[in-house]
Amino acid sequence: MSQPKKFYITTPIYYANAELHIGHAFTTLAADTATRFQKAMGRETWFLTGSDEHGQKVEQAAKAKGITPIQHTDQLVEKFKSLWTALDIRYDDFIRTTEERHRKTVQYVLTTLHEKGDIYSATYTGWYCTPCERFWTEKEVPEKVCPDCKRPVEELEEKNYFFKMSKYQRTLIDYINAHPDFIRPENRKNEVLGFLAKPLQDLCISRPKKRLSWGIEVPFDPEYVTYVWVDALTNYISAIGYPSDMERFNKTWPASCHLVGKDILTTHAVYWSTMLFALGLPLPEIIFAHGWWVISGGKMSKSVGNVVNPLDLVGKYGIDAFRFFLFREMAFGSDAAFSEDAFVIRYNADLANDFGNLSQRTLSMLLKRRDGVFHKGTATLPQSREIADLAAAVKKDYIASMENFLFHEALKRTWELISRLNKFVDEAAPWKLAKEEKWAELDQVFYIVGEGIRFCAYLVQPFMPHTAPKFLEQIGLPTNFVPLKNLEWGQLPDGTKCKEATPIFPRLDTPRIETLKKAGKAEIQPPKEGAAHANLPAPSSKPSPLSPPALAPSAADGIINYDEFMKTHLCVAVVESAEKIPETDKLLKLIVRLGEETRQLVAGIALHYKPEDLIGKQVVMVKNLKPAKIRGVESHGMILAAGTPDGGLAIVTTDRPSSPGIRVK
Ligand code: ME8
Repeated sequence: MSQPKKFYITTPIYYANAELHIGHAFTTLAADTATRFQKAMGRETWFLTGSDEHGQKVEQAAKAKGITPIQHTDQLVEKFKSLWTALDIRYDDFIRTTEERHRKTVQYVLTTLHEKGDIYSATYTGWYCTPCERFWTEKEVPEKVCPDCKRPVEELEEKNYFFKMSKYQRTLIDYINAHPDFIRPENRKNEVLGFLAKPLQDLCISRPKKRLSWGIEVPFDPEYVTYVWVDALTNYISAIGYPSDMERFNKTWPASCHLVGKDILTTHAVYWSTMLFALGLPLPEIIFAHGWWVISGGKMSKSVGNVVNPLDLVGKYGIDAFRFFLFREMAFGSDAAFSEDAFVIRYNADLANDFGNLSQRTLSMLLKRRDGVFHKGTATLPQSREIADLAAAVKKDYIASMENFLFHEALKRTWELISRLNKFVDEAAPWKLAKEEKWAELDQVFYIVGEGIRFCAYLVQPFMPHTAPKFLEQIGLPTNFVPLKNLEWGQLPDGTKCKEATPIFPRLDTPRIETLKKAGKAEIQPPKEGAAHANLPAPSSKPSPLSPPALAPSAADGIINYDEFMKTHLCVAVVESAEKIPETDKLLKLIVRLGEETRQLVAGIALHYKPEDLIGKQVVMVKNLKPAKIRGVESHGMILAAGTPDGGLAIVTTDRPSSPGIRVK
């Protein structure tokens, strides 16, 4: 049987001009998690990351510090590497574009393409933006400022070298259509095809040395250096021996996946793919462009001062909680809002309450009632088969999700098993079985839950490499994991004796959570898919009402500025009709009027308000909340409510009658 090809995964090589933040950490952790998963599946892996060190921005940053570019990048690369160590990222190779092995490959690539006639020289006239290192056409800069950075552009006429990218346009379109899984997710593939629907320009791949000296020299013209993207993209092959060690190269290339952020999809899907066509090399199997971590709806940036430093969070909450949060919170591929409140809420709900508490409460009872020993016995409880089947189905879906980089799906499914196990403990009531001295049944309950903890420890291991072994240790097993593909339900050895049950994820009671609790959000839940309403969980990609989108300058105190607040459109509305949503306890369907418009929304207030008492009531609602479907009912907005000291709920209204539709600010 032939061995599956080595799993070769790459991250972008990050610019060595500034320090890294949570966004960079995210991509690198995703590659680390995917690698740990593939390793757990028994596959040979290779994980490459690195630093992009040439170009004008690096040159300028060094100049500003009064040091040479290489001194500057040396300092940053040390910082990059220590961040990866702090996050326990186990890469196999770190490529620097200033290394000799890389320079040689870039020059070989340029020579090959030049000799092939795919690189030609031409005189180009355009408007150049120095900070962005790019030319714009006359039409693109009517105001003579850069459309990206808004700084002045200057007109330049210059001879440069061009790569015949246009020659490969048709080949690339056909390739993408013939390989529907090449660019992921689907919507990003469509974006690339949209881009390719217009005529593709040839790519300017050189910069005259008189303008930029910090780069790799063009081998056939010493007056020029190579454009940063040609330099940077080549890292994926220079690091694995192209062309000096073709035996090694052929064992590793094509990459199984280039993981990138959506910002650099075009450069990868178009520039890189056409370069590979020109070189006669196969394309990577997958280019996966994930979404952005945003703060208050905006991009993280140093100049705005809203950059989240991963080390701050790791220092406060631990590596594994940080890793878990990132992959559970973001639907890989979509954008997600980061807030520390959302972090704490998810930690408490998923880690402290669900998984941590399942283990702790079960093991405490096991120690008290059965001296800590798991007895397999014979399965007679009705749930025994059902939970075993669920575990097998969860494992299958988990593997499929992980193979496809759908990390959030894999974790979501794992938590379905954890929830079922918690529910099972409540149903089986082991404390009652002990009282009634039903020892055989009691043993079965403990065995099923112990086995569930073991099973879930395997599934969370790629995400939480430090705490997953602790779960095994607590139930009394060795901390080495057998290959994931051999994981079957029922392998917890009879007679295993558990250890002391110490909390693996102690609950976080931060002052912020206390404030939220006092404000009536006592039942603090993490955001769940598909809901977006007060007293209901919010969609995972948006800050929940319990976790205001405020982050800068201090994540913990939730301060936002006026502009950020004004993004939320609050308005007065009048309830026209209200009815209970069948088969739910808490949900009411409301029709509200705001000016000329009527809206349908779902509110989780049925325990506190009778539908008939709401008719005609003036409420305050969030008008510009993304619509959601809750229990199959469309909801277009959210009404506001506050908790009351007796545990009730009071709908927010205006002090005097106002007009429906009027903005609240
Ligand atoms: O583009 N959310 O380097 P770079 C999620 N050197 N991911 C984010 C993010 C955010 N807010 N911010 C950054 C470069 N990233 C080039 C790459 S590769 C041949 C050359 C991640 O330092 C994401 O992966 O600007 C994004 O694509 C990358 O950092 C950009 O890193």
